[in-house]
Amino acid sequence: METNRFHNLDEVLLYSISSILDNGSPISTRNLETKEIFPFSFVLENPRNRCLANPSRRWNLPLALGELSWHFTGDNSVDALTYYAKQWSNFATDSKVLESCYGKKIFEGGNSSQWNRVFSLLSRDRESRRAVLSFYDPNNGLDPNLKDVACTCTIQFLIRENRLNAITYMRSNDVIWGLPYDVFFFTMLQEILAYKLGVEVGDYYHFVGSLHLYKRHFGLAEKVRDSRFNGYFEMEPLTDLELMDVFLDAESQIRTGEALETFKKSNSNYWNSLTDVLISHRLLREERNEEALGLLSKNPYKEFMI
Ligand code: 5HM
Repeated sequence: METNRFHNLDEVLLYSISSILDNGSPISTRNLETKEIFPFSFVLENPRNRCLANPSRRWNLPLALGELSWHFTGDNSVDALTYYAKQWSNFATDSKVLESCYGKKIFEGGNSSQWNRVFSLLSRDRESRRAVLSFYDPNNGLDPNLKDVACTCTIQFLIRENRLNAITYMRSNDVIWGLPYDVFFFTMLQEILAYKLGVEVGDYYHFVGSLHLYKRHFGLAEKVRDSRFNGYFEMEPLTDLELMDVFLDAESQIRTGEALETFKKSNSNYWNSLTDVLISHRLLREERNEEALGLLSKNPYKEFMI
C-alpha cells in the first residue's frame, strides 16, 4: 500500500510533528486545545528501530519498559505506571485504568485469551486474515463521562512471505506522549509473536483517525522539528523469550522493593540489559548517580539514561 515508509521511529516522529505544525488545524475537545491532522498513517520498515534517539525529545525508555511490563502482567492498577509517569493518574478511576489496560484485555483468560487465540490461529493457518486483537469496547467507548476510553481499536497480524506484519488502527493518538510509547509496545508485541511463530519480523503499519499535538507541547514540537535529527537506535533482536518472566518479576521488585539488591536477574543478555536500565532509573531517582553510571557503562541503552 502507498503510505509513507520510514526506517526508524525518529524519522516517523519528525515527519508526524512537521505535518502537524505545517498542516494541522486547531481542534478542541474535552476543553483541551490541540493542532490536528486526520487521517494519518505510516509504515515502520524495521520495527526494532522503536526507541527515539533524538536528544531534543528526551524520550523515556524506563517508562516504555514500565508500560511493557504493566501490559504483560495484565495489570490495571495505575500505581505501577505513575511510578514512571505521573500523567497516567489522569486516566484512572479508583486507582484503576479501566479501558487503556491493553495487556489485561489481551492476556487475561489463559488459553482462551485473545493473545493465545491469535497465536493458535496463526500456528494452524499461516495466511489467516482473522488474527486481530481488539482493545476498543463500544459499551464504554461511547460513554461521554468516562475519563479513559481505549485509543487503540485493533491490531491485526498477517504472515506474508514468512514475515509477520502488524497493522494497528488507533482512533486517537497524541504525537508526544502517546505515539512513541504506543509504537514501542505494539512493535514489541509484533516481535514477540513473530518469535513464538518462528517467522521474521515484517513491517509495522500505523493508521490513526486523529493525530494531534497538545498546546502544552507546541514549543517542544518546534524544537524537535528544528533539530532535523537524523540518527536512530536499533534494539537488538529478541532472544530468550522464555526468560521474560524473570524480567517482569525484576521490574516489579525494582519498582516496589525496599532494597535494590533483592531482585533476580536471568542468564539472558537481552533481558539483563533492560533490567539494568530499570535499576539505574531507580538509582538515579535516589540520586545514587555514580552507581547508576557504573551499571550503565557497558549497557547498549546507556544513551537513554544520561
Ligand atoms: O479524548 P480522547 O479519549 O481521544 O483523549 C485521550 C488522549 O490520550 C488522546 O490525546 C489520545 O491520543 C491519547 N492516548 C494515546 O495517544 C491515549 C492512550 C491510551 O489508550 C494511548 N495513546 N495509548
